[in-house]
Amino acid sequence: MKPILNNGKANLNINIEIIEPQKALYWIAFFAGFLIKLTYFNYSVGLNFGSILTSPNSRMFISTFFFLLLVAAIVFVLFNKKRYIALLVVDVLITILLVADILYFRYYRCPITLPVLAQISLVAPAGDSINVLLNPTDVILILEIPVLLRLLFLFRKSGVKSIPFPTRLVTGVLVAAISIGALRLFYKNSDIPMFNYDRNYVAKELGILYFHVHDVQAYVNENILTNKVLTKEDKQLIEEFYANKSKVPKTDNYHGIAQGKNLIMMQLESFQAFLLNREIDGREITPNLNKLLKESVFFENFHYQVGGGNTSDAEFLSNNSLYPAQQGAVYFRYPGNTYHSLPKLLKKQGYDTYVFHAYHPSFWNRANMYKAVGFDKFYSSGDFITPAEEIEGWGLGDKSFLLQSLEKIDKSKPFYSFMITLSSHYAYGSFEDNDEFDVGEYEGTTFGNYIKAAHYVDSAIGGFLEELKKQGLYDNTLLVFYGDHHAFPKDKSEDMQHFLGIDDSEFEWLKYQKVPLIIHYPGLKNGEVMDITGGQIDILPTVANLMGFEVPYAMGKDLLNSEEGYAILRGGSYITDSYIYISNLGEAFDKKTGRKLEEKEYEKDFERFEKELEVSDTILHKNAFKYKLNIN
Ligand code: GP9
Ligand code: MN
Repeated sequence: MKPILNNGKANLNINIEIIEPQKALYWIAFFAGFLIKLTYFNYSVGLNFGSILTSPNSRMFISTFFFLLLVAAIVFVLFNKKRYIALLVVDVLITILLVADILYFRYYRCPITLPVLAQISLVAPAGDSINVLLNPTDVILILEIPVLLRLLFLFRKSGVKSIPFPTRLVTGVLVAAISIGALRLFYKNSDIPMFNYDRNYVAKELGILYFHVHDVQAYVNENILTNKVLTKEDKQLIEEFYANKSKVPKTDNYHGIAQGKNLIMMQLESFQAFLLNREIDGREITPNLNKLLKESVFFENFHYQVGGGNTSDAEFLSNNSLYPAQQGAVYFRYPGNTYHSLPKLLKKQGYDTYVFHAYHPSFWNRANMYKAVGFDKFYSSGDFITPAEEIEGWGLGDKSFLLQSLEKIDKSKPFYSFMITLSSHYAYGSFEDNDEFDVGEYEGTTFGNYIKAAHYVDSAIGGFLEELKKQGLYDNTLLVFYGDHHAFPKDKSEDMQHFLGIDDSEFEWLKYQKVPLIIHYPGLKNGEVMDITGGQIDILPTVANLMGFEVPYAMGKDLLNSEEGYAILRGGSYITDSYIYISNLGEAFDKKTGRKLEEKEYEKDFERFEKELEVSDTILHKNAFKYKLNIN
């Protein structure tokens, strides 16, 4: 044993060790090997590309280095003579994680996350698919391990010097502090807002190891630091809600009218209801949809109900009939939950289920969430041919996207195809020079560009409908179109207000936060306009009624068989058939006259609607559908 406080001697030991060629080689092999393989990972899965000297590549590389330095510092403090073995064990463990990440990434286009790991048996690619997913160059992932093993073997002869704990501690803490400081700096300089939309960006900017730390932090916050136990009271709250709901008398209008038919549901990006049946100087903005309305059921008082997950929340609402999360995106917060979703219900009836969206599959955590929601197949940006002339805004234009998606469907079996358009994404700049639609006085404005985008989407839908007819699908497919959310933030909607002739009040704003819901079932010739108030949560029960199946777990209502209409918005405002309650004002106004309501006129609804959000939040937060509930 060396005297613990003999610092001079200890320092000498480190120095001797550093200049010992074998030991120095071990550290070099560890760092160089790891840096190479972690960088290889990012490049091989396509997260990073181009020169390593450019940002974010250099940021990713240097953060990875500091992360490794931190790992080495921890090992150095915790282990004395066994430090080289410990380093090898750490190396092997991280390598296993990396191999799992690479396989998972090549299949699902994102690294493994903890909620996924919790149900790995459901999603892990196995057997044959592993061979297919591996590349010969992946050998890089294990290249330094034989070197480390060989050196370790040599150390058995030369021995490993002991370093007193205080020396190890001081050195380790110093190195760790430098590493953490550097990592924080790199974190602050990266594109942090993007981390909320696409976790792949964490790996792209700060390296795959940092990605896992970020993921663990999010998981711990969500699952360990908060109470997730479904209590008796929670169960009662949920069961009571569904019991009361089933007591509401129901008619059976349109029941089963589209039973056994295919289902195509299209979610339209930023597509608001005011676009329909409207003209600019006599020119129809959406001629194709206007034509479709003549042979569809059109819900003219239909509201979006999205929260922090925007597009993804809309997808969630329509496929699950639950409210999205109170904060953040449900797709990121609850991808490990059990859901009684539309794809699962149709799958049980023998349908193939597809989801199409021509953007990165990791955006909004879609690749992970779609597994929980139960889609068979997710086609994302990489699955589409994207010629330069077809690009609109964020990626492949909707015209080509819709036609290519249609080609990918196996039409020999009944199918559910969920298509999410993208071209009309805010801020519509790519339509600035598009002169297919003359927007008159709005030329050169964001609003004008939006109108052009909407006109483009309408043509895309027109082309798609034509193709459906050509392929004989129009007559055996239930078609559902709806918009995902607003087109403009309130403080950027001056031109829209001018166009609609409305003022800047909260009341008018909410009144116009409508998206279309258009449903065409086979054989429908004479269109109908429904004025019942509803929201995206009602899509699933309405579709289920048309297709003739039950949805006991849906929170929404069948809009074709409900007496009372309402839409609760995620922020707590709500709209009924007769009035609008504005949560940030704490006041309600008559929808037609704008008269301010007395509290007693709406307090009952208020309590009921607040409870509805509470029930949904409890279901999500406690993963209630995982348990047996008394719901029928
Ligand atoms: C991207 C698209 C946009 O995949 O869905 O999402 P948004 O920004 O509208 O939420
Ligand atoms: Mn959107």
